[in-house]
Amino acid sequence: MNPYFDSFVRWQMRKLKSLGKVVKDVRYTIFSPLDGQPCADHDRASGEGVQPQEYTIIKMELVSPFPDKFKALEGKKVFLAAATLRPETMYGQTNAWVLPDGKYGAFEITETEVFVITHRAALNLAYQNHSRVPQKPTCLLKLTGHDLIGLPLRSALALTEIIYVLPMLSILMNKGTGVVTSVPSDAPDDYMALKHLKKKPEFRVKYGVKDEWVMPFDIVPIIEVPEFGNKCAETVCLQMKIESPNERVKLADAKDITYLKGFSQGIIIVGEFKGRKVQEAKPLIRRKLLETGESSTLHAFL
Ligand code: A2H
Repeated sequence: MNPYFDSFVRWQMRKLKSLGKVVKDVRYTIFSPLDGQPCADHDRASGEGVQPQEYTIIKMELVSPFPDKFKALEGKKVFLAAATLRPETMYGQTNAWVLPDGKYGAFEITETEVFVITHRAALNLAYQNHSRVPQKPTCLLKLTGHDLIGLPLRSALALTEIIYVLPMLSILMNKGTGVVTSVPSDAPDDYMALKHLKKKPEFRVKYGVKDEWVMPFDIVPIIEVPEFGNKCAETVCLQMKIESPNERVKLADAKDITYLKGFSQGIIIVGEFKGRKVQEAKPLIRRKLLETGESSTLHAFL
């Protein structure tokens, strides 16, 4: 177009390269599979200004022997993979959540590992080096949330050895992986949903939930927060008089308050990082989970 300007840019790039200032590597970007290229802010018809959220994926392993529906996967390591923003709370997991009518699949991540997640999350992961076939999710088994309810899982760091998959009606299928790990000590949504399941036998019956998957599981205190104690989510829900998991507006506020207080003033009271501030421990715990292969990362946006 403009040969003078082009030659200036070429000169500049050569100069920078000779100084070692130009490197070729990969980075996270919003990508359009349709066009086969990154889709920068101004290229988007809608969703300008949206940036990808970085989640930690927690791998919750399905305990064998697998139930009949999952027999085809025997011999593989099968994980329900949950997206979280708070890896430092994983000590306090008491169960996992799925949407009963949600559509899930068992997707091949490596030769030996399978993730149970939404197709949307599998596609996202396939573009982030987490798929046996790059950029192409391979679904070994189609599932619904109903097929997952009651599965026993073993999850990294959890002080409770075996946790069960339970129904949660507020799960969004277009966020994260569609699977959520439950930490009722520090997540108001998790606290209210577990409380509801415990209090309402008819809700348990409706979704085929056995009492032994729910009733023995209590809040596990893991973080001490000044003024809020070590069951931060419970304290906030009681103070705000939240009565049911359907009070979405109040729960969103409760989530903000707990998150802010817990992150800025919380102290970890269990495990290897006992006595450390949440702010300090968070990246250390995340790194540990990643290094031991018990978690991976997912960059996603709504
Ligand atoms: B968090 P954001 Cl202890 N549907 O993990 C509904 N909720 C989902 C979801 C989905 N598809 N995918 C992830 N989430 C939850 C732990 C936690 C979380 C604690 C405290 C607060 C908290 C244990 N549950 O989230 O809209 C997951 O729950 C409050 C920020 O992307 C995930 O982190 O900001 C969080 O929502 C991601 O929410």
